[in-house]
Amino acid sequence: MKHRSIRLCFIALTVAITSSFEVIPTASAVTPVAAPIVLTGADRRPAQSLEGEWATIVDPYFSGLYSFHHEEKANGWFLNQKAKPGDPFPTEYDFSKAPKLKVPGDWNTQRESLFFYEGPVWYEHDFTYTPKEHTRLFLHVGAANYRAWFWVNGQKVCEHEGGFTAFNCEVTAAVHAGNNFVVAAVDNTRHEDNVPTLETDWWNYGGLTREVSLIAVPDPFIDQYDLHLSRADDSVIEGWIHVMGGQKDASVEVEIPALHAKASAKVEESGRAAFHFAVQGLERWSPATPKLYKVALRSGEDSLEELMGFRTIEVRGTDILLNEKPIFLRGIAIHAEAPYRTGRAYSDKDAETLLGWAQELGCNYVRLAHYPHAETMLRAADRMGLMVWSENPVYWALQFDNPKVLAKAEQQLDEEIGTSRNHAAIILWSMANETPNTEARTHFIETLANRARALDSSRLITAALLVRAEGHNKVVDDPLGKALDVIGVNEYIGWYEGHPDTADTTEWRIEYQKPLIVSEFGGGAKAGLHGDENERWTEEYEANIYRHQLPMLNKIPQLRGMSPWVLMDFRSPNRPLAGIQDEFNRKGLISEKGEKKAAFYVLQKAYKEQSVGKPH
Ligand code: GCB
Repeated sequence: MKHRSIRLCFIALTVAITSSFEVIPTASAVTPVAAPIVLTGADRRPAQSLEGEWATIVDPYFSGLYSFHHEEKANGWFLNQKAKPGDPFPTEYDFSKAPKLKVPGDWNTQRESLFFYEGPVWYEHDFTYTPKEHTRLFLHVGAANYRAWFWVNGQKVCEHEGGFTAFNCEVTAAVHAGNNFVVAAVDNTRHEDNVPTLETDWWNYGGLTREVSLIAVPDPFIDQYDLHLSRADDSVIEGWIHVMGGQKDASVEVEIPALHAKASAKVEESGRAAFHFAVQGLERWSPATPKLYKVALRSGEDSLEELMGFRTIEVRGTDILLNEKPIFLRGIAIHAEAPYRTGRAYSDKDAETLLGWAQELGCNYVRLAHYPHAETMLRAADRMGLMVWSENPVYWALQFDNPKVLAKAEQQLDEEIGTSRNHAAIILWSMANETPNTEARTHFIETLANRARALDSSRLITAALLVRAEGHNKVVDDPLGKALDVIGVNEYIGWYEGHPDTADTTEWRIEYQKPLIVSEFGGGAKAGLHGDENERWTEEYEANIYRHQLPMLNKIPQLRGMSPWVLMDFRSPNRPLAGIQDEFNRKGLISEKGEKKAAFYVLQKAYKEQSVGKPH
């Protein structure tokens, strides 16, 4: 007891001593802070990068934030203190002596001892800053998995939950001229009431996994926008621009110089200015012509230059129409696993390698599973002309009856759509993957689908459903299908059930007169392992699955796309089979080292010859 009261005394002293320093901490880490904001096109703004080496402390008990009675500390490690001679208390951490990790980057693949680690890690980084008058400053974080707390110069600036969406914390009042420091605590502990939940089939890479920067904007400024080609009249661009802090009737302008198009509108009560203007000579974005236009957005002192494509996407009966023409989605599913080095993908190079392979395969489409991917990936898809299925992390069995979980999924959906709606490549918002058929689940995902439609009515809503077996046949009648524009289904004939040739005699019954995408099928193979086509884990076995799947799928009249599982082998702790899996899901057409397996060429041939799938 005595020992503890001495400790409390030290804590009080620490606070007193700190406040005589330059650093003046907020009363407590618990002080409520403004929620982070969403920025569309954050990468189009001038930014001060905070990438590079950050000092790190692994803190499995979270003692940097919590006291021995689990109260949030007022003098946590966010104060970035240094021990001084004569201190009456021990300072038991020191970022300046701590080992470093690269940001962006997950911790698992940077330090062997953190390979399987799940828990909190502290990050600290010094930077200099020269404040500009009349600006607001945001700390932009591309992604922090899963939960993150940020402090600047000891002052708490935000908290964020969700490991795959970008967020922006206001730091205007926390930053000063000269030397500053930012501290983050990032915790990737899995919890049952998280989105995703305890079980997934990918590596739970922790840390500041995507870019981190400082973005200064004038006040007021454009935070979000949505400009797209009208479905009703494809010579019209419509949408809105939202001005944060914008006065009613303030003017907002859009200009597309290459089309000699200029339009202006007034900010309404909601903070949005609505646009609807005609353009002439527009070349529409498509995989064959991935034309991107420079689009200038201006309001008062603020301006930014976007790079956008314009196209329409809609459903008519069982067809998917891109720019009013029926299309077949020749796709592949992709995890955000970095080629060659492994770990979470984040760079332009990662994106270009992965999407380059997809193009080599003959794809016009990719399913970016199972969570929102990095902005770099979406920019590359825009440039390269690959249509995208973008997915929220509602994966397997969440706590569908827990309203807090719904709120978390909604927040991540809002962030995903708000951040990425400027990408022509995205044609589908996917609400979920392989969820159990229960009433609570259906209600939960219908709520998300309605929200996605309200946020963005210009794209299609889908989800990857499970399929039911009726004897030898497959039935797609999950009630969730009602809420979708396009039905996605996953099936593993030849891998988790039956043999590759079971597909030859499997019939499909689809209860919905809607376009169908087979969003997953496949099987595992270790690159370089050869043998009989009936021998599991050989390249021949995987190729054989594809050989039998394609003719079966071809017989489904409303099949409008496919994204077999998966482009590249990816790390998963569910896959420990030594000598074969070694903690990799081996269903890739390409190994993590870039070796193409036999199945790659089977699918490539079908895609190049267009022998699989019909647009009608
Ligand atoms: C699935 C999941 C995917 C898994 C895959 C597999 O159905 O949607 O996330 O990785 O199967 O390999 O089992």
